[in-house]
Amino acid sequence: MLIADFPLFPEQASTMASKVDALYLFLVALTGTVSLLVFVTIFYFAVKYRRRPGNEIPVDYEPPKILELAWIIIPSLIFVGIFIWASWVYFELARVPDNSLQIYATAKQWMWKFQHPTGQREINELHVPVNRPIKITMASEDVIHSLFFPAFRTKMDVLPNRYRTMWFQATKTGRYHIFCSQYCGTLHSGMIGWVVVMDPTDYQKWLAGGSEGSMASEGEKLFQKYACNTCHTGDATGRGPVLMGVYGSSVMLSDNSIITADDNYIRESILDPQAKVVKGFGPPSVMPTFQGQVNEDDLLKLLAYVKSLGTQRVTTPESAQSLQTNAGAPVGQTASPAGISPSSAGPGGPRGPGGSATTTAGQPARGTKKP
Ligand code: HEC
Ligand SMILES: [Cu+2]
Repeated sequence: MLIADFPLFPEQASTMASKVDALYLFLVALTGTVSLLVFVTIFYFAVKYRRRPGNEIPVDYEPPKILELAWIIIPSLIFVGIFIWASWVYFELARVPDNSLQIYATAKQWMWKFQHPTGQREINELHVPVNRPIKITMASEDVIHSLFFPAFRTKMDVLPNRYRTMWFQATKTGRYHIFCSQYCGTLHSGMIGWVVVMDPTDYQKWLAGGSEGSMASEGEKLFQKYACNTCHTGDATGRGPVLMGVYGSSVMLSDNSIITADDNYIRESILDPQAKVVKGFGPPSVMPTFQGQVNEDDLLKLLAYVKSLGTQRVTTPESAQSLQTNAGAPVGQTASPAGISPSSAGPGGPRGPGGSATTTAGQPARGTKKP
């Protein structure tokens, strides 16, 4: 294609590349044409209406209403059109496809670290299969960085205190640049790497070589190392809530609000346990903060481990309501499924304050499995 041959543009190697380029080129063409038009008319009128003897005082002139309306309505329609088009591209970039392959990334002055759920770790290099959506969950160890894949036309800031996610689907095998596109210190320009897009079979071969165990199993070791398991036992006897099936489920907090246990909630639960306390466990929570003890790599492993304990479907407004009406029910680790009627919560419904709702089909119910 013409754009791909134009040396100013990086290769188009993802499903989003042509969409981003089309929008960009349209904007360049539109603004270019309008600027040209403005300059040409300025020049033309300057000559045509130049000052001549006998014609020195300008005549008052009222433009026709229709002309005024035209220059209000036509540009407005064009701008609204651009807005709709750009939002459509933006939403597509923002919405991570469900069947994505999960990759974890940590940014650090001045390198990129990538971890695959199966345990492989890489620095400044990322291997991914072609034609498969890839979801990257990322955090920074220090300052703000930005992960940029020019050939995929996708980029996102990586922040020091929370997880962000981005995705892409490569359409061509090959090696493409990775840049940090947020000035992050002296060696910012050296914070570069390569993404290697492989055939699925090559990728499987690559995965098979050299791994120390999956991220979840590494996370399980850390779970013991940091003695999380002394409070989060697999049953109701522990001092902390059972973590089976917590990921993705609805959690009722001590102020009776309900939140969804997503990546950032799990992260905050570990780094700042007092910020959101599970109902029936305080405040204050007896869980100590692990801020400063667990680094970003280990946090991601703990997250992978918590995820591996089963997930639940995100709550619907109706099921959240049914949870709300149960707010007065006895709270604590002794609760039975009685708190939530299975018919109203359904499979994958919200996790009750006692933590015993059913999990997604095939998953063991919370509290039935030891970590
Ligand atoms: C001293 C006991 C204790 C230790 C040790 C402990 N926790 Fe907790 N944890 C709790 C309690 C109590 C709560 C519920 C109150 C709250 O939200 O802070 C909790 C809440 C959580 C939650 C939110 C659970 C939910 O149901 O919403 C997560 C996730 C979690 N802990 C993970 C960990 C991890 C990972 C570790 C180890 C790095 C750990 N905990 C160590 C006691 C502990
Ligand atoms: Cu950087």
